[in-house]
Amino acid sequence: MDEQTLQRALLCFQAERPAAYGEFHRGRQPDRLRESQQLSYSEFFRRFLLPNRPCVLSAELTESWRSRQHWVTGQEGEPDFQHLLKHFGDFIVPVANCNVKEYNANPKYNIPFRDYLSYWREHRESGYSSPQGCLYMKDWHMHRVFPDHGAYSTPLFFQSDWLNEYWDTIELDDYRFVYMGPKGSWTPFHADVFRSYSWSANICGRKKWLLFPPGQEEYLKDHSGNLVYDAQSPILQDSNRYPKYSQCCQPIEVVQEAGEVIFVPSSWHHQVYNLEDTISINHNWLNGCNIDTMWQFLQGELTAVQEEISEWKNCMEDWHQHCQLLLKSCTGINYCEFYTFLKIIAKNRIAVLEATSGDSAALQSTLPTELSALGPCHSVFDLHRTKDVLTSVLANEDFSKLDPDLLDPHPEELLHEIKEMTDSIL
Ligand SMILES: O=C(O)CCC(=O)C(=O)O
Ligand SMILES: [Fe+2]
Repeated sequence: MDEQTLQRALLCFQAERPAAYGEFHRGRQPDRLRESQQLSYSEFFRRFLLPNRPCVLSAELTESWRSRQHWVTGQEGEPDFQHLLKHFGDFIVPVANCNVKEYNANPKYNIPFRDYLSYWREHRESGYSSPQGCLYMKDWHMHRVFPDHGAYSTPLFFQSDWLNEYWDTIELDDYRFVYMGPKGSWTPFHADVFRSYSWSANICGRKKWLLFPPGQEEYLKDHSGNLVYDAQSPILQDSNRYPKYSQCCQPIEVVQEAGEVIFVPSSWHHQVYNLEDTISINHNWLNGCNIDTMWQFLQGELTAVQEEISEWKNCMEDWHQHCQLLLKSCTGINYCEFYTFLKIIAKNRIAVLEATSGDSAALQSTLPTELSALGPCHSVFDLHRTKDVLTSVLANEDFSKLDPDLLDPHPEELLHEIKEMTDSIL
């Protein structure tokens, strides 16, 4: 990140969000960046991350990936079943049945990848029909199983990724996935975990994306507030069930070709169809530009939990603790962990900036390599953002009810440390 972009980003967040944040003109198509290799990180940051806008990056970004060369047959550009079987056949993968609706998703189960590949081959040979239905292998944490396989490399544009940095540090989880599915497989209407961004690259095949700017999801809820399962379903026309649907705008429709990479902004609900047999790699990620969105999302989820169990508030001594427990089971994280998340991100930036100024060069080897690729201005931006969000966390009433012994160091102390660093840089 260059100095000018840092100044612009800081101004942008000081002035709250620009009016155009996430706004999209009716009928407008996302930018398609033809020479994606020529685009600088700072330009991507200013054009897409700051205003939270979608875009599609051209296939040259993924041309050199091993997966694009080895997972796909040369002539047809179709999945190379032999290669995939040889390398990954023994692993257990999650599979969703696209024909079955369970609550607002498809039921998922685990099977050996070799069984999935034989299903997929048979399904193709029978003209894309099968007694088992349409099975979609999704959310396979391939990177966790083969961290050194080198199937792809995360493009620089998406490397400011606090989510995976945090989960890698605590060694519990990650949000890096491989999807493989036959023509006709699809993902129902949703927004991503913690309202994060997603980037998704087609290794082979094509996808159709329906993207809805933030806020449109309100018109796609039924009278009880439940999100529709299929944003193209005729039941939306039933105004008794979906009273606000008539106000909904047409979704932005994007066809993503083989090799192309789509950037899906924060809080944009979407629905995705595989138009051909398709393999894709995607990450959920977030950073200084949308960390406040995650924090708002967590507060909203906690409020929903509190409303749900409000009748026990006065008769349960540890009601607030229970709410935190439920928050974790609904979203995957509670307030205490959110604090640890901010702490890890801030501490890494402080260490990088100290190393850059020559104070402790030895520290650098333990820090995420992405931080040096993005440059010291990015660490400064990140620190400012952790400071802003931590300030809001500290003012939060529910956060003040947490057991202080669980928070190390004390949040005020961490905030002071961050401020010392940002003040010394100004
Ligand atoms: O490719 C798909 O089926 C879904 C991908 C998705 O929802 C995402 O990348 O956020
Ligand atoms: Fe998604």
